Amino acid sequence: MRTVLVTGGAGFIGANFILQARGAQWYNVVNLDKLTYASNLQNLTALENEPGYCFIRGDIGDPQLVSHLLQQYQPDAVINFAAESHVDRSILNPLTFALTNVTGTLQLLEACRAYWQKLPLHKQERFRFLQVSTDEVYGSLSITDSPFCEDNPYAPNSPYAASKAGADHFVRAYYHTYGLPTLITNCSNNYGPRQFPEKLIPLTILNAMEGQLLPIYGDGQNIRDWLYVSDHCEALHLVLQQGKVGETYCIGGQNEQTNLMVVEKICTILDELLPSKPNFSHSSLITFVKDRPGHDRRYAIDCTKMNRELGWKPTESFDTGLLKTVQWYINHPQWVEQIRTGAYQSWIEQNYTDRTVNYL
Ligand code: NAD
Ligand code: TDX
Repeated sequence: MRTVLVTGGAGFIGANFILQARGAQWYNVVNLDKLTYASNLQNLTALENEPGYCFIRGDIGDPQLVSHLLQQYQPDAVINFAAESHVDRSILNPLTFALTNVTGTLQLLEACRAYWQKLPLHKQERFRFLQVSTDEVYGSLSITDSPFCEDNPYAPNSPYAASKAGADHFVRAYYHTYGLPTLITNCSNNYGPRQFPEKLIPLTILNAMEGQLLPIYGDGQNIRDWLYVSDHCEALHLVLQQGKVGETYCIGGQNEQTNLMVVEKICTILDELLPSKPNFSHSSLITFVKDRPGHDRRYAIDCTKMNRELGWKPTESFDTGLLKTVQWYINHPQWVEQIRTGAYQSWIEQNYTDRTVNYL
């Protein structure tokens, strides 16, 4: 596999994936990203002048642009990370989620189908469309339920989850109806460097560092299965290389934590790394707030299939992963400030009026 079109590569997981892919010389990368509020091109500055990487600002839902890129770069695979990804925002504005996550993915699939159907047979067989999806499509578990696996029926509860489920159904349909060689991964909560500070872990780290309150929804006993982002990226690479076409792969951290435990662990790390006043603990900033509407109680993933078929399992422990994550935010004050002040968003608008920035 020589060239991969990565969509949403300026976001949290996409950027980590591209850095890992280029670092390990997995493939050349064409990065298509709309540069929404959640993106950050500073994540990829190191690759700016590297042959084998290029960035294009654009929308997965722009069929002309996507068709043009497919023709120009002739990728062997497309990995679709592009999405609106925050559950709370989906509750306030579900339509945006339907537009990017469902319609955008459908437009992308359609452009890929047209491109793929014109490829010579040997290239058609090699082509892959990988949809990066979430465990949230399976709904909520009770404390006694078995973790989600590939056989679970979809039961999305939030507008975000519904939009990801809709996209996944289209991906599945393109495999069954047109034979497009698709793969779907359903992954649990990711954490690590470069995550936009609206999500629980970076929000808690930054608020605690700034002495602001740490909001915990409801009773703090909701459970998530946290996976360090580089483990997810490794899993995606394996699925792309060795996954069976038409199949789904569940990816998880084997690491269930209540939200309260996560926030308390971050506070303990910060107490050690940034001791302030005597007898002060960052955990004194914890505040229980109104619950998220429709808040799923528990997510957990059974990743037996990934282990059995592709030999993958998570490698980073939660303690070391969380420590590395906190250290990354402490060591990147400029990254944080540009986002917190909105300076990054203004910079995008000034610098990226032209969509195509750099060519392979
Ligand atoms: P993110 O919000 O950090 O990044 C999303 C990226 O997509 C941004 O750079 C944004 O500019 C881009 N984008 C949005 N709309 C676009 C469009 N119409 N066209 C092109 N680009 C667009 O998200 P993330 O956390 O990196 O998640 C990436 C993918 O992984 C998403 O599909 C998400 O559903 C999935 N996922 C995330 C997690 C998680 O814990 N973060 C877990 C499982 C699956
Ligand atoms: O301030 C907060 N307080 C709080 O208690 C925030 C932002 C969140 N929470 C809770 C809600 C969830 O139970 O923490 C948990 C994690 O919340 P998020 O970080 O918003 O993640 P979640 O809703 O679980 O969804 C994430 O994981 C699956 C990603 O945002 C999705 O893109 C991914 O698909």
